Amino acid sequence: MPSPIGDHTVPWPAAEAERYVAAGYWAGVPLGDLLREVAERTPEAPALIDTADGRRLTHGRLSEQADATAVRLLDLGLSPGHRLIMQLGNGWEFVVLTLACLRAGVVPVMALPAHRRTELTYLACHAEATAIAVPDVLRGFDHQRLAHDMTPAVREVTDAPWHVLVAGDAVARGSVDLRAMCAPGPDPAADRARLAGIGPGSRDVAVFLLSGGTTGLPKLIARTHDDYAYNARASAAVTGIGSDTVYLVGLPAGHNFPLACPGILGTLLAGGRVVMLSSPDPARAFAAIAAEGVTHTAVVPAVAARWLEHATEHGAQGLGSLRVLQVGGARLADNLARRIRPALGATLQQVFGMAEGLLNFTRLDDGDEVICTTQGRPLSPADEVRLVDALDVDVPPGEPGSLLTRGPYTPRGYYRAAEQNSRAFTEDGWYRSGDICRTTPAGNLIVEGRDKDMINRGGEKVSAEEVENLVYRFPSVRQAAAVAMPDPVLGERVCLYVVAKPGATVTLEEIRDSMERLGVARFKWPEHLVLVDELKTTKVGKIDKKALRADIAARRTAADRDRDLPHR
Ligand code: OOB
Repeated sequence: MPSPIGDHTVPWPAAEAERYVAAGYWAGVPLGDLLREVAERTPEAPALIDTADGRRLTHGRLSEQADATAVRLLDLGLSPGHRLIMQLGNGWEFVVLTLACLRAGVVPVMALPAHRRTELTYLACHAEATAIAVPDVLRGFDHQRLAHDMTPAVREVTDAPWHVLVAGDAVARGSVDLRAMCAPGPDPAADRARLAGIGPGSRDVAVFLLSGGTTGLPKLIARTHDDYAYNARASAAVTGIGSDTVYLVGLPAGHNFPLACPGILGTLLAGGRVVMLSSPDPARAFAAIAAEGVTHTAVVPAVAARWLEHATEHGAQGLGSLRVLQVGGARLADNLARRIRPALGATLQQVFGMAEGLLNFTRLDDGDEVICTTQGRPLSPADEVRLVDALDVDVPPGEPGSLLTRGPYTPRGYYRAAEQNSRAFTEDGWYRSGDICRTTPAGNLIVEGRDKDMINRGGEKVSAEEVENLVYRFPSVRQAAAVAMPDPVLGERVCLYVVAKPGATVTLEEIRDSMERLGVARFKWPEHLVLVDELKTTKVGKIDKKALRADIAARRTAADRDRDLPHR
């Protein structure tokens, strides 16, 4: 049996928790119950639309199907506290199964559709998961087969059976048909009664999010019902979400941003409706906005740029309903920000957030200057933010510093990661985000850079150390360093510097092929290789990555740039 979650989580100190309850941030009600209350108030209101198959569910039906699915999870042998790897595309099944997990107390681990064998096996083993939910085939990749191939590895860490739940038309023998599992049940009242006694407590873990990644292996962030419900509801308030909201999900739904900032959960909790779209491709997104009267959506800067380009070429007809375009996940250039309202007719809201917790938003009534040139300010009056120097001393106002934070929706440590926690958190519980920011006189944050070893590829976070560890498997590699390479489309891409062993060499193709064979998500594969004779080190003996970033930036602006297009 998997070990209890509580053995490996870092709770907020009792006094802090009491303060959050007293101030009303933590409602003391699990997410599944909060969502049920909404469904009971407005059962006939539309809740969910899947653009792929045209399926539409009201709040009442969604709630009943979530209950029926929760009961079937229990019947399958999952218990409250068990972990399920969630790797579904943006379809209705994602929403029904997530709500079912919240009701049953089964904890979804929010993987991404891009993840492959290496990531999924690691996540399943680290979380001691006993189930995985996957599409049959997505973008040509056979997720179902991989989920079954993982069985021996997963069975090494827990002797519980490994359940493969599959959404699609080609459900194999030995898999559970997820669409059947998410279907309405014959007796909604009986399902409710069955769930009544077993639901999770509000301090229990609701979901596991994946950290943006700075270490060799991804870390899991245990978000509790209390903290995540607050995250979603407070985000909904600053984003102007209400029962008339139509929220479009175009980013991968398991990301914190479209899941709860305010995303799916914030919209449903406000009684609004959620539209699931399988990708943020502009032609399809614009069509969905027009067809469903979408009012709010969230994108990363690289997608915002594509939408602007599309609107310039084809016009923005049909976008009249769009009120708010949230942009976050990576730094939005000021010049792009300024084009959004004129081109798309929507109010821009910049979001500087992290799966670890802290969210900053520009407010809808801020002036254009604040909206277009800052990343906003903390969501909650209880968010604590400090900007510090290398010695953890606060920098003077207006000066850049490394952001530390604590608060009612920022957990105090990663799951099962004592060693990383001692580095990523201070002794008194501040999370070191690794972002270099400064504060404007009006109190808004501007993200100026970062001091963490991560590459932000169009909003997807790539840990340099993780890439380097994979590259060190090559016998011909003596030293490897992954750094961000500036890119006009994605902001950054992964660039790899390698010192080969004497007489040996290595090519970019070999490295990418090996990553494919190992089963590593494609967004982490290096896109440019620079072979060098040596790598300069800093005074403390670490590879000087700052020098490498400057080097690749200079190379990219050189005249040969156009001949040397990176892989797409
Ligand atoms: C979001 O979450 P993560 O966990 O994928 O990544 C967090 C990191 C931040 O520490 C920062 O380095 C970067 O992504 N980031 C931004 C940014 N938003 C995130 N850097 C500059 N400007 C921004 N607006 O990315 C995330 C989570 C919730 C909401 C929105 C984004």
